[in-house]
Amino acid sequence: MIIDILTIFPEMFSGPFSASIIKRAQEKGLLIINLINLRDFSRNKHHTVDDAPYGGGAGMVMAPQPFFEAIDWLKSQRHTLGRVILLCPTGQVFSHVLAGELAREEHLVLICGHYEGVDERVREHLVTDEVSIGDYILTGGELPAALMVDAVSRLIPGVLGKNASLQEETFQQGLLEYPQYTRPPVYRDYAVPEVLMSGHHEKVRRWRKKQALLRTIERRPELLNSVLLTTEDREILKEILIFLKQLNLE
Ligand code: 4H3
Repeated sequence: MIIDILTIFPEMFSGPFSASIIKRAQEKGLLIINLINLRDFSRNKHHTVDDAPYGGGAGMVMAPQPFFEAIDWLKSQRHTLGRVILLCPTGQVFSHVLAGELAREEHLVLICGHYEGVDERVREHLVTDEVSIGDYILTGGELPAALMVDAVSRLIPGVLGKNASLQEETFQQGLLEYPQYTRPPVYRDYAVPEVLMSGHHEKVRRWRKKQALLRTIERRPELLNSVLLTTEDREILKEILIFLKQLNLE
């Protein structure tokens, strides 16, 4: 996958993209991240890309010209232009489902806004998708873009090891993750649940599933509305319900 990122702060990405799995994905040739400095497309002598808003008001707006020319240049460089995504608080909220959908694309263009935002003509004529990483305002679209690259990249086939991707498929399908433990069996009097050391694979699997369901009910019950529950899930949910009914909650 090729990801082109339009930004006035390309240096903000050097940290997150030069370590760990994203670094390795690039080394393996599974991912090409191309940072494009919008200022290179400015046509004024101070290389500015913003201007005062029509109608007045505080702050500056990112002008259309550098975006349009950067996208024209990209069109000349790439066979076809992929989805052009603007990171903004008014976009569709990013999710694991959207990450999976984007991971199947060959080319993405991410646009990072700054100041008060970008000229509306950029949204109307260049942008195909507006995405938000959550209900809060940041100083720019760079951190959201880096976050999206991370979530999308790990879903590109070959980026994670085979084991990790298999785990992804079998579990966390819309449920919160079950608790994990490693050695030692007892640390500062805190013991690892007995079942995990029993070697009884079937019991371990069912325990994990129950924990995932319990955590989801407790912390994010709304997730249960959009998850596909198996017969076993329903059985376990019934067990949980019976247990809760037995508690005398006055
Ligand atoms: C995205 C961008 C939050 C998000 C962003 C998010 C600055 C967009 C400016 C930049 C505009 C303010 N904040 N939740 N900030 O994904 O250019 O709207």
